[in-house]
Amino acid sequence: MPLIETALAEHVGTIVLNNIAKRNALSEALIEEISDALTELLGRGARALVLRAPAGSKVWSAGHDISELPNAGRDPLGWGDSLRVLVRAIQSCRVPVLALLEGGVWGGACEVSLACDILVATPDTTFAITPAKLGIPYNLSGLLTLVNALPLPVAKELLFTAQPITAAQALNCGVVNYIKPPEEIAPFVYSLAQKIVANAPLSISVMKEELRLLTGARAMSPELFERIQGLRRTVYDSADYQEGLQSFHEKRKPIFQGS
Ligand code: YXS
Repeated sequence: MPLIETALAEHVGTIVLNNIAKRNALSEALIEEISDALTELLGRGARALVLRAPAGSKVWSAGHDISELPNAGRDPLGWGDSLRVLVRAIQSCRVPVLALLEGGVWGGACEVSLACDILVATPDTTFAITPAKLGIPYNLSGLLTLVNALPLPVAKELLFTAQPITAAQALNCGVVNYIKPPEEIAPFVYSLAQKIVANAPLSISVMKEELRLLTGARAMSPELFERIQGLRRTVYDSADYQEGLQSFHEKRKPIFQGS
């Protein structure tokens, strides 16, 4: 049973996250299907892509598949992690990706939505990024995605509280381009996509890549890199990380000790 649905019409491709039983948790299998769909739709001439869940979804995506997060001693968000692969695929995709957001956008899925180029939400859409709820040290490129999209105080509120913010709050800080009622959001997103595909694809593709390179341009000394890796290792080696994963599987609140 495929975990996504795809479509292509008038140069606009659509990828629908459709693993409802697992609330579109971003499992390796789901992300592999998304990556394959990106390649296939681009190969068939897509000049814009819409990433969405089924109409009326209460959960757009529950974020990283927690059952696939590694145990202590391994970086939970290393370069090869499926969530990292998906974020990079969206950011380096040569055509604009429009996020059609309905329902709760959780954890790493929040970063996936922020990696998209244009975000359109319904009034009930919420955004939450939850490493602090699981005892996870979010990774550096993931934090860069957040601070490139969000004002720092809003990024810190999301990261430190692990609580959702509303679409209205997201619109207020400019991270969501539009809020549309559920019955209007799809036609609106596709009308936006048509405006994009009517323009020069090479110009758009190069400007998207220039913006990716500009917003990712940060100097970092080897010492700074190693210090950050050491800091993150103390977190994913901690008992709290184990407690975070355990509490999710046991469907209970975590009790963190700070070690
Ligand atoms: O018990 P069954 O087998 O029916 O499965 C349940 C859940 O276990 C499963 N599920 C997930 N499985 C793996 N990874 C997930 N992230 C995940 N979320 C849900 O889906 C089935 C239905 O879940 P249930 O009963 O809770 O659904 P609900 O409608 O009552 O609630 C929907 C949510 C999204 C509010 C709830 O499922 C939830 O809070 N999920 C976890 C959201 C979250 O904390 N995501 C962060 C994942 S870690 C991540 O993305 C990053 C690494 S980080 O943490 O750094 O942001």
